[in-house]
Amino acid sequence: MKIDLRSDTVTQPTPEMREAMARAKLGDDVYREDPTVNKLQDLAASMLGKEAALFVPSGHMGNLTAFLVHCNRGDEVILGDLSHPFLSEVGSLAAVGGIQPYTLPNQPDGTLKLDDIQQAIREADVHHPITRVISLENTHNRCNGVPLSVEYTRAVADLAHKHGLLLHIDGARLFNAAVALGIPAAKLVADADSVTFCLSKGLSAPVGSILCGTQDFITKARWIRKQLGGGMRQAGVLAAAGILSLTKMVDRLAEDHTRARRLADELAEYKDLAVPAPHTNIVRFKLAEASKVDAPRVVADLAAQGVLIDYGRYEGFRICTHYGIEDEHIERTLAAFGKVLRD
Ligand code: TLP
Repeated sequence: MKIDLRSDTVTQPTPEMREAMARAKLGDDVYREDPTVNKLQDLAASMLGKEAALFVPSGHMGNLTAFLVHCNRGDEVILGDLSHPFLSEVGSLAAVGGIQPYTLPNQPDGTLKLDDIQQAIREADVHHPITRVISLENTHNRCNGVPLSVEYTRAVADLAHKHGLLLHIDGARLFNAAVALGIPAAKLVADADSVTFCLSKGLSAPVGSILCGTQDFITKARWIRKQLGGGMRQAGVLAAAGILSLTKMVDRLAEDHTRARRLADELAEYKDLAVPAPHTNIVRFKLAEASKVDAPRVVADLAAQGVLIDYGRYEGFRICTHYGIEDEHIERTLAAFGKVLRD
């Protein structure tokens, strides 16, 4: 069996999830009559301390829906140059929403400098787009899975609200952040106006994400989701797994973080690799400057041994730990690296 460390999106539903999916009470969710979807949404809203929640097919659709609710065409969203909505959502902000991204440099700790944000907020001028939203990412995928703190998030929210802007959080891996920081997820998003998080990554549900915010925001989001073709019918079959994601799968994320650290500690011993310490379940690393090793060859040689990892020319290597990756898989992965880099 392959050891698939390319992403935590590859997780399979747990046996308990499959059973709950088979037994789920269903209805037509476009009529808001699916009891399992309603239960998931109520649970998610209460765990995040928000008034309401909406089940959406993907994290991408959650982010896009939020931006479409918050913005008119021609408006601007301030976000990081390494953020997922900017780099990995197929330009949907612009293509679908006519929304202009204003990117600021993401710092290595995943933050945007407050001064940079302040400078980027447009003054009222007939020539300018209107700034509507500041978007943060927690944990930050491309910044080595680093969690953003409550204090930083609050500072950005204060800045946003002072200028009449809204704060959106792409919390695809929000529960990884909460577990790593040892605080409830609700605390991390208390000052945000909208939040997305994914059920289908480390929380192991097969499909789906949640968008949270005020009742008014979610009412509008339901319309936008339908406009995007995302009105689902007997979606309770998926929501049943999502309920277990939230009730059974959050605490175990700590195991993923421990395994990521173990992997990183060992890989850091190779002179060919530059491996910073991971913060959560994402290990990003590059070839050491002096290394003569060919990175795509490393990926291919690992794959030949049944170990799949992610690689991008600019981003370097990425390994994600997740449900289904046990200690033995970490050991086998390390052995495979040994063969590639030592032999
Ligand atoms: N990230 C995926 C890929 O798209 C890169 C991955 O393998 O990490 N926000 C963040 C921070 C994400 O990392 C992702 C997915 C999303 C949003 C989108 O979620 P989905 O895949 O459910 O649309």
